[in-house]
Amino acid sequence: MLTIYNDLHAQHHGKLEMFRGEMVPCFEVPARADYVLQELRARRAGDIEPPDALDDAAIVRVHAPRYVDFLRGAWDEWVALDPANAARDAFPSYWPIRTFRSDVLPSSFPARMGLFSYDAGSPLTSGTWAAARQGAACVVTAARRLNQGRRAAFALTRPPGHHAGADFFGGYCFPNNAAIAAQALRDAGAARVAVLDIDYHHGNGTQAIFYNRADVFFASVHGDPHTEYPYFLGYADECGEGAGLGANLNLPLPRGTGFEDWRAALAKALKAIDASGAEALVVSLGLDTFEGDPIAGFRLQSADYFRIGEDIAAAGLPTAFVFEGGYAVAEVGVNAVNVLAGFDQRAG
Ligand code: OKP
Ligand code: ZN
Repeated sequence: MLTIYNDLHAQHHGKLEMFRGEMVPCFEVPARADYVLQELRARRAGDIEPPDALDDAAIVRVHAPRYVDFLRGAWDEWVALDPANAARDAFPSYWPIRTFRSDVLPSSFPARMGLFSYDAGSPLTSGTWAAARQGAACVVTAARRLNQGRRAAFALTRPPGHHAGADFFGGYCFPNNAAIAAQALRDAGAARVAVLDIDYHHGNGTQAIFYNRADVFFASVHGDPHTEYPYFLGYADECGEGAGLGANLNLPLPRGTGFEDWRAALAKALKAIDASGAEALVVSLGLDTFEGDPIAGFRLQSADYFRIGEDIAAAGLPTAFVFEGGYAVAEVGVNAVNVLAGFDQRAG
């Protein structure tokens, strides 16, 4: 499989994240992508290329311009608040929850940090924008390679993207890479595109971006939001709205679910994707379904990831894989490449 690698990913390097009242070391670390790259090389799993140059137009196709402007300048504004901030990552402290206004764009940077975010677990660092922007370039390049006739491509990038909405960050995500990829495929001529999200956590951002659209079908298999992050979206009764009614499928599963039940849910998602008439597929490839993941609760084993790749290949669609979660750092490379190898073997 062709890999488009984000050579700038390590510029996003959060130190600490807020967890239950204290700051703990980040789970979303540069080593995650390093392990995947190392495994791709060790197994000679295909060519590894940098992305084509990108302007921000492809990002603004799914994100609000004022949010993109905010991300672009956020680090400099953070340091301008206090030169000592250069030594610590930026976090929000205030959020415009129900009854507050979100139409006003306050001049205060801390206020805008809250306006454009939904959790306190997503540090913004000096190189977040450089890394995230190059990630968007990776997924647009992957989409382009599909249009040039490739059956599949893998965007190896971090930070992940599927929790980011049109105008907010959260869940370690800033731009929504999968959404940018799906929109790029639409813009290149695919009449309908599907996003299959198999990260442990519901892809609330991707769902929200396409919720009222019929042209992008979203299907997700994830931990039940009653008990699992992101808690406030991802329930089975969310089916899309307006023109998008029927183009959203959530398959929440209880914490502790093993591969047999998980695979049955994947089959349902793939059947729905087939019925949607999608001409191309974007896979939000999270590996935090692994039994050893420190922040998730499913029980998949490394060998199961081959089967996942085979099942996805059987859908027969041009497929862009986008790297999302997976925090058992030492195993994430093996598990990711197992999916790609299973896909390649089945796709032939
Ligand atoms: C991002 B992706 C851990 C709390 C969980 C948010 C999880 C974001 C997961 N201390 N914080 O979907 O893998
Ligand atoms: Zn996740």
